[in-house]
Amino acid sequence: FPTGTPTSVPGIPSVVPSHPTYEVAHHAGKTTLWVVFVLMTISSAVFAAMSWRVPVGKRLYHVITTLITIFAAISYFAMATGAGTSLNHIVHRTVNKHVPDTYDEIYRQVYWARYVDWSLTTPLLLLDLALLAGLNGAHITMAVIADLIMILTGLFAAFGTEGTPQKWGWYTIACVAYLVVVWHLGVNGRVTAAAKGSKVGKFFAAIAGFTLIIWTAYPIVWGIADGARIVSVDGEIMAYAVLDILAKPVFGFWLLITHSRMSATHVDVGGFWTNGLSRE
Ligand code: RET
Repeated sequence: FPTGTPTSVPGIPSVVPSHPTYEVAHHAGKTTLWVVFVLMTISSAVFAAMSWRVPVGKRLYHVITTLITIFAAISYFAMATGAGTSLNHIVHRTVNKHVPDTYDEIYRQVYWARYVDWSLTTPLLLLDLALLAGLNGAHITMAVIADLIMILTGLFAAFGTEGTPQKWGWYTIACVAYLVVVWHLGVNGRVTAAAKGSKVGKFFAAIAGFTLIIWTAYPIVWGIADGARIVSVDGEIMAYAVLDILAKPVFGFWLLITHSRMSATHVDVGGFWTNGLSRE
C-alpha cells in the first residue's frame, strides 16, 4: 500500500506517495504577467487623462473605467512579483483493475489575486453597462450580488477538493450565478437600453454582446486550466491575459470614446457627484 505524506482529503486513504509534482508558473507566464501589468497601468493613465477633457458631471464612466484598470494593474503587480498566489494541494486517484488504486500528489499554483481583482472589477464593469442601459437600483443591486456570488464561489472552486463533489459543485453554483448576470445584461439590460432610443439601444447591444462573449470564455478557460488541469499554469496565465485586456482596456476605450461622441449615453447621477457646481 502507498506510503508517504499523510493527507486529510475526504474519500481517499490517508496516505499517498511523497513525490509531489508542481504545476507552477515559469518564464513565459511571469513575463506575461509583467506585460499585462504595464498595459493596465498605461490604460489607467490614458483613461484618467481622457477624463480631464470632460466636465465632472460627465466623468462617471471615466471614473469607473479608470478604477477597473487600476485594480487590474495592482493585481497584476502582485502576481508578477509572486504575491497573491498559493499552492493548491491535489490528490489525484487512478483507478486500477487488478492492482490497488494509485495516487498522485500534485501542487498547482492558484493565483487568488485574480479573484480579488474580479470581485472589485466585474461589479464595476457591470455598473458601467447598467448605467448605460439605464437600469434601476434594484436591478443593479441584484446583478452585482449575483456577480459577487459568481466570483467568490469560483474562488472556492479553485481551492476545492478533486474527486469529491466539492470542486465542481462550487463551479456549478458559480455558473448558475453567472446565468443571472447574463439575464440582467442580455435580456433586462437590452430591453431597458432600447427604451432610451435606438442609438443607445444599438450601442448597448454591441458592447454588452462583446462583454458576454468575453466573459463566457472565463469559465471555459477555468474549466480547462484550473478545473481539468489540461493546460499548464503558463497557458492559463496567457489565456486570462488576453481576456483581461479585451474585458478591461479594450472595453474601456470603446465605452469612453463612444460616450464622448454620443450625448444620449449621458447619465445624471444627481447632486452628490457634481456638488451642484457643474452645469454640464
Ligand atoms: C469563474 C469560475 C467559476 C464559474 C464562472 C466563472 C466566471 C468568471 C467570470 C469572470 C470575468 C472576469 C472579468 C475580468 C475582467 O478583466 C469564476 C471563472 C462562471 C465571468 C471580466
